Amino acid sequence: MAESMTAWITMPRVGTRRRRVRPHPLGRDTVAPLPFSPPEMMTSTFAQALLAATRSAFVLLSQALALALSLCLAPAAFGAKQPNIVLILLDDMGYRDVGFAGNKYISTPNIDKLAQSGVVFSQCYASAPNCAPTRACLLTGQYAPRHGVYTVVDDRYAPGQPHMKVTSTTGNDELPAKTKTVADVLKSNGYATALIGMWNLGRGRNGSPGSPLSRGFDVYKRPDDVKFEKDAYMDGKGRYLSDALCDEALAWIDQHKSKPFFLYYAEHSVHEPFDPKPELVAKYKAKTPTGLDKGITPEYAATVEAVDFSIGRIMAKLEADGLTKDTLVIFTSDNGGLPYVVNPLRGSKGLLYEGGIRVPGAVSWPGVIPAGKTYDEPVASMDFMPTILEAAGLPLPKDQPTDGISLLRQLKSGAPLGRDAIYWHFPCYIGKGEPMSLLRAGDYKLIQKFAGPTFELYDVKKDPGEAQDLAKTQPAKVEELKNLLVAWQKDTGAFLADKKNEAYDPNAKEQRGGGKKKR
Ligand SMILES: [Ca+2]
Repeated sequence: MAESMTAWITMPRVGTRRRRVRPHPLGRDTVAPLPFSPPEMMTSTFAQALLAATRSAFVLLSQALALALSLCLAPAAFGAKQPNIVLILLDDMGYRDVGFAGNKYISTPNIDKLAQSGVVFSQCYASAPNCAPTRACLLTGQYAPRHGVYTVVDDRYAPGQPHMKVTSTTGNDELPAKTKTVADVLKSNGYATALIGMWNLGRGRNGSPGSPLSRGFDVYKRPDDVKFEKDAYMDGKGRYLSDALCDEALAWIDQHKSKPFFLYYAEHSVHEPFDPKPELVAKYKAKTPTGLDKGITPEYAATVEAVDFSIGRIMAKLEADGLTKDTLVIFTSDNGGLPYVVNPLRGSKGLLYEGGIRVPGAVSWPGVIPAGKTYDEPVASMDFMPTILEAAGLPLPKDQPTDGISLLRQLKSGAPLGRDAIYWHFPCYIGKGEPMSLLRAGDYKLIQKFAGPTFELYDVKKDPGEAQDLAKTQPAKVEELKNLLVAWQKDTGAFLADKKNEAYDPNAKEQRGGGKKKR
């Protein structure tokens, strides 16, 4: 494996690399030329009329065929292979913790190579500021109010506590039973499916209704399946969690490479508390982070580099098996980073300011998606589900709304997405986080603080650190975006944290201790 990974890392992009020109059916012109050539001797008026009528019939038939083809043809209908899907989700990775996003301190050659082989989204958002809701949005393509998974399961943040000004909710611990995930759709259409790593959508024990095995995954391997204690990076025998999970992923790919597969590789990294490999910590202790990288600790950097190594092994496996051009790879994170890795953004994990929801995002599918492009239009976790299904030539679930939009057309051609706004809703308390709702429309972001109650307005293009609240100076813009936000809340049935908490005590402090429920 080490040999092929080295090849993947150092493989030149030009020159000697073998070129397999195999146009993908999604990029193929499906309109056949008109199979009609009029005979020259037909010159009478009747003949001309007949000719015109026949030509019209052919044009109509041809257009109808083209429409049918464009609407219906999946890659499989061409006899071509449906792509494999590898969805790589990091836990708590901040928006610029990788080289392709500008980090100079942390070494991420494999993730950077993945990004260079495809498209980078410079404004990629998590659909929520923490683990569970983003994962729910990612797998269903829905905004949080649709599935009701709003926050993590944690007794400390139960509604109605004295330090909470307004009524909040904990929402659902799990996805509603009837909601289909991207894995449900892929599995029911012949894909082999696996989740290696973290589920984090309820208790999810194997066999329970909330388990990944009941939500479209054939296989679920979690840290305790590879003999790691909860939240442990080391197993006490010198094995590192990311290496062990990656071993499982490679073995599973090996067993399923002959048919289309969906691997959801959800790393435990780079969540605290860290227990990094000593040799990597030593490497970063010898370096000094500068500029925006200032404040990143050697332990954090070592944790990121270790997961980069695993991602390199997965990419090397795809290449070694000749699957690179048949595989759509998506790389992103479930929420923003820790306070010391999100410079110059405001907020961090758990908050709806940019630091809490901006994440790295890259997509690769060599031969279908061009290499080396960067798109600046905002995208969010919920967009990856429809993107995956379009790539697989499969329809969205019929009986549930899908809020995300497929990014495939933009990925292939750079076409604008044409979306008016992206929304977030967090009617909960967690740490410094309080109930908020917001939207991003163009360069603007409007935040509704339920406990305020106030609106804040930022131009996140000019002011990515959200230092200048424009709400007072641009009231018309506030009103315009507020109307959009309120309409969206109504449309999605969002829980509104707009009632006073009768138990509120201004002198009360947030509970300490306690802890997460076991899941
Ligand atoms: Ca997380």
